[in-house]
Amino acid sequence: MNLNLFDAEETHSWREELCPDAVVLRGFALAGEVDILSALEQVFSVAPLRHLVTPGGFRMSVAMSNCGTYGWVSDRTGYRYDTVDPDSGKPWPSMPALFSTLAADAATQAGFSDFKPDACLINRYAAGTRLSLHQDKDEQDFSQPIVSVSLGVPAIFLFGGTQRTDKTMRVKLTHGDVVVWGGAARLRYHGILPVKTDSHPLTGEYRINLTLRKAI
Ligand code: MD3
Ligand code: FE
Repeated sequence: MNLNLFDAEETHSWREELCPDAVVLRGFALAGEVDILSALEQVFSVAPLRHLVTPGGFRMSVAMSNCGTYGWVSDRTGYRYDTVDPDSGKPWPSMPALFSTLAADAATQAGFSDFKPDACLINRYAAGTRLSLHQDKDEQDFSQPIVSVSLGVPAIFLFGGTQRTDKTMRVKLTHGDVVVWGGAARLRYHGILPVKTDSHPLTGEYRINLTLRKAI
């Protein structure tokens, strides 16, 4: 008889409100950690992680890939969501059902019902990798939340206001944490401080973040 660890594992998840409409569901993705990481390996075999170039010509230190109908891409012409992986000319790998289900469940927990993501951006951080303060504005409908899943080595998340110069708070995000950002929090500036050298049994020296969105 085959033990199903996903069903059998008892998982504890607890919530931390960061501000109105932003909630951290600590440990929410732990029950699915192995299945999420094996689904990611499948995605990377079709759409390898790569360093995109910003419109200004800088190579991003974060390595990225996508799954789902739409993938977020950046090049000298700008930022966009595209159905095609520019490196292969093929559609992005489809979104694993596990990802869409996890995101919808997390969104429901945070008070956003019927979340149906059509884009999953995968960010991989090595030691020293950072993501500077920015807003997520490339999606069509800002009434839709964004769900983020943190895996592997921890990172300090910077969370500001709706102006770049607003005071920021720092939040440590660790393996298995899921954050839901919607409503009044949706257009807040945010970023990731340079990731410290560390390792995690399941991801090695990396932090991996999934952001699930309704792009179109
Ligand atoms: C707050 N990624 O891909 S996820 C991004 O950890 C991005 O890789 C970070 O910011 C990462 O755009 C942060 C958390 C996150 C995502 C979207 C947000 C926070 C957000 C949208 C609005 C406010
Ligand atoms: Fe962002």
